Amino acid sequence: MTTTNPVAETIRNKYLQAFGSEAKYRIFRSPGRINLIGEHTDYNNGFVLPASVDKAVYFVIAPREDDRVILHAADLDETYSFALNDLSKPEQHWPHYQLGIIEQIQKKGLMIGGFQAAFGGDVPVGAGLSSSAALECCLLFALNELYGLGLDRFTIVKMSQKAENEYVGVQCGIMDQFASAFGKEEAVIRLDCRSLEYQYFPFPMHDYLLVLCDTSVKHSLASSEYNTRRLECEKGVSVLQQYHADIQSLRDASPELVEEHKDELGDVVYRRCKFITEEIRRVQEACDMLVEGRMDDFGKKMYATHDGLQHEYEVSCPELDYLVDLTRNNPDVIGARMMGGGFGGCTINLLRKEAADAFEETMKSAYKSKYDIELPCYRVKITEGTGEVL
Ligand code: GAF
Repeated sequence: MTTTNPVAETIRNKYLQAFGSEAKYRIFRSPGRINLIGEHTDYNNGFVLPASVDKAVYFVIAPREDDRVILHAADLDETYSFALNDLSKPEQHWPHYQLGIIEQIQKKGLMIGGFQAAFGGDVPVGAGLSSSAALECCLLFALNELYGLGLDRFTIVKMSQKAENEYVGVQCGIMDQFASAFGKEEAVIRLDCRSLEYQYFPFPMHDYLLVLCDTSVKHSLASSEYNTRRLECEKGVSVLQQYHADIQSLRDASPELVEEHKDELGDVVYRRCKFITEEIRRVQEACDMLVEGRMDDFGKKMYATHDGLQHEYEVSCPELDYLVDLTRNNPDVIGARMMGGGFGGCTINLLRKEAADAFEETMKSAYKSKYDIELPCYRVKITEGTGEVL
């Protein structure tokens, strides 16, 4: 088997070093994701607009005759091994994702045998590109192929999300796993997180460029505040339900309705509900703008999202705000905002293509002067979702 992908090549070599070439192995790939607009709307049953990118996780994997699983983390040069009938949680964190996937397979009553795998890739960890969702989707997709489990992509997405919720213990929504599994070259995905109906929208990559600026910080509040936001949204739903019994999630409410019940919601919950209902509407409007080629208006929506995340949803941080503010008067930047759960990670910037070098230079030197931190910038292309590397 040959591949021209240098990252897959590296992982393949690590596999060969760890396990030799005796067993017939296969290579699978699952990408990280960006999100153009629609933040924190997935767990409110709303809409999101993500895409999968050219940074991915790879598994080089082969079945074994026994019931053992041997995992080699190529980037860390660490190996972890266990029997299929013992999915207890190890102290080190990285095998939790794989164990979570196997647990979901077993919960469904499906059978797999032992396997050996090397995995790794080039999705920056902790930058908010969802390396964990990519990892989960990649392994489940691979095992589905290896053992003929008969799972369709929707089921792979839902089981991967459950692995994260139940074994890893992160209460994420469905966006990241969906984007990794359903990505399509040069297209963004408008996903209805309630019905899982989705539509691809071509993204004009010939004129524009997407650059991620990585704050390289992750504030410790990230996961606790994520769960708090979920609870605040649920609180909002329970208040609104007292007046409108048909409201099951914030997806069913509008900004106008939230405004009407401002006093009953109370200041904090009101601001959370305001942001979410406005953000769900913004995704719909942004898609119309994409279709009509109104990219400048699309960019303004990105800034509006950032402002809402900063002031109303309160999940931004000074480093993210600084990077977004730096772009506000730059005529080559069409739109910018923080991306993902918040409290660190990347900003996503939509630029005129020819401006990329100057943009990166300005951002890097300003960030270095302000925080004394090097600013990694990633120019991302939108690529296919999860699949086998042939
Ligand atoms: C994280 C979660 F994993 C997603 O499900 C989503 O809620 C996102 O934060 C915010 O939009 O990436």
